[in-house]
Amino acid sequence: TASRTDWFEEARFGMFIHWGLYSAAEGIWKGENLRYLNNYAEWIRYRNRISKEEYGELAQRFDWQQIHPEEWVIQAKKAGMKYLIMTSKHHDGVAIWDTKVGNYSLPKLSGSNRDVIKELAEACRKHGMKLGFYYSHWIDWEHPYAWDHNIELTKSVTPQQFNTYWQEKAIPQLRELLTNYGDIAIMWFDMWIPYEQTIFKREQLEQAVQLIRELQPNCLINSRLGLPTDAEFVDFQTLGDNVFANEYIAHPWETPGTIAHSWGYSGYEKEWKSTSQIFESLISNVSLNGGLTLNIGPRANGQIPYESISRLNDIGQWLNKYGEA
Ligand code: FUL
Repeated sequence: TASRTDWFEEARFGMFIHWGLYSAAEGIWKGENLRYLNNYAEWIRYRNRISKEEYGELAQRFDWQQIHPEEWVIQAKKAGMKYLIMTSKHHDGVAIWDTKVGNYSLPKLSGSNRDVIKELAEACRKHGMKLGFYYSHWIDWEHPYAWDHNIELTKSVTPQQFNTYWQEKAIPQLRELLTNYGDIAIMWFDMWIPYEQTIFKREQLEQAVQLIRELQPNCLINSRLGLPTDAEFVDFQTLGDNVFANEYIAHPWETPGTIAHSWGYSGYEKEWKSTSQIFESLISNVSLNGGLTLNIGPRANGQIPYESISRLNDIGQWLNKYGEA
């Protein structure tokens, strides 16, 4: 029988895009990079405890003349990818689209009238690319009542406060994303421990599921929402970052993977993987019934790093020659 996940189980290979205010910091803050804890470039605000105001100023560094989301879609196609997942709001709490929920969005902070999410959605439609959204539902460093992964920061949030964040920011923003941009193929959430170990209540996660089912019945939901993989709501399992399976997994699954170390753009990237290394991961996952969602981190001017482009093109060339359509 046909199911929602059929296309996903055929697709196997997609593009992840991490792009936000952090892209403009390029992995370094006031001359210092990689300070402690999580050294991903997109975690720079947390790592360097940047104030909301100062962080917001990064929005001035976006070069709007050069930003063309369609180029990302074309690059994904060229690489043989079948879907694309875009960071709509990462842990920093900044909405990339023109949200009406609060003022903390890239259009408002930058003073630009561009809605990159809208442009991306149009480009995806034009090129027959399925579009999904990453949405950081658990961690949000902007909102006083959301979670901050507080190993070192001490933002104490009560369950009631957290519910205020959930009802006033997260749910209304999800509603916008699911209403204003056409068909959404995937909602990709990001909480890597079971909800019982977090501030979330099961009802809150189920509220998100209901909203998605109501507005976009064909949209897939990944396991990082926080519900168990075998819960009826979870459409596919997301393994750990760059964690590849070593045995067959019967249900639909994927690995989010990087070409480098960071997901967001870093000018100090030292860990570029080779094309064959990436290939091995893709082929291994596919042979075990899974997929690979491979990330690029464009710069604040929209440009994809050359190192990523060359690897994506090599993979695309091979898939074109030997892969199944
Ligand atoms: C994580 C996040 O903390 C990273 O920044 C990235 O978005 C990755 C895909 O998921 O664990």
